[in-house]
Amino acid sequence: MTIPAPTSNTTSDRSFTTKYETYNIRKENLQTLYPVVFNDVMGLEEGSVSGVHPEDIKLAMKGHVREKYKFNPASPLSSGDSDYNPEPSADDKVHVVVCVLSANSAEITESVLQKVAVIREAARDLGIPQMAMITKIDEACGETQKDLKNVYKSKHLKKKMNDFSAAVGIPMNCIFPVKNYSEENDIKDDVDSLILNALRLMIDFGDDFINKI
Ligand SMILES: Nc1nc2c(ncn2[C@@H]2O[C@H](COP(=O)(O)OP(=O)(O)OP(=O)(O)O)[C@@H](O)[C@H]2O)c(=O)[nH]1
Ligand SMILES: [Mg+2]
Repeated sequence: MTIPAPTSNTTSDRSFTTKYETYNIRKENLQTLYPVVFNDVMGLEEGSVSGVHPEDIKLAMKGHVREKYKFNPASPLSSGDSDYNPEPSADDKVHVVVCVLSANSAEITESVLQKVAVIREAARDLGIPQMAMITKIDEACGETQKDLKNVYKSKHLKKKMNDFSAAVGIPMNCIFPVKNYSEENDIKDDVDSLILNALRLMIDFGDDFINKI
């Protein structure tokens, strides 16, 4: 386990993640980092003071958004801002876009779907591969909560993934159900295998993109 991105268990419409932040994973020898990083962003949800601007995601994909930039739902980053990187390197650019949805969430609102469509079109134009992860599969289905191995047997989760695929246009084979570590202290193979399955595709897609640019 590693120190994760800060999370919040509140259910307010306020996004807990407000800054553009990069997360590294240190190797067990603690000296070196894995050559894969994760950039966390504010959620797309519409709230009074939250909901990332889709233009900011477009800028981030192109590498223009500097580390620690604080998202402003009201207006996107502008090219004169100190958080704007005018000359991004290949490392600053995004190599895979991962859309994260909670299996526990209610129906996705039209405004969020609209944002996803804008982001997906921009990613397509930039040639950036896209995939999705459905989290909280434990909370969304009793059988899956009992045993994570039931995940691909769950009709409820299958419908959730199908509906999501149809709504946003990400194919089923690019949507990965996962359960995040939330209450357990030890690593578990069943939890890891789903996460690592998703990570495998992320890395393969990232490699494809890097080989293209
Ligand atoms: N049971 C369970 N809890 C989860 C899972 N994934 C996340 N959580 C919990 O859900 C809560 C919210 O997680 P966050 O990572 O803060 O969610 P977020 O989408 O980043 O939220 P914002 O940063 O506010 O946009 C935390 O308490 C997590 O521990 C999961 O798969 N199963
Ligand atoms: Mg967050």
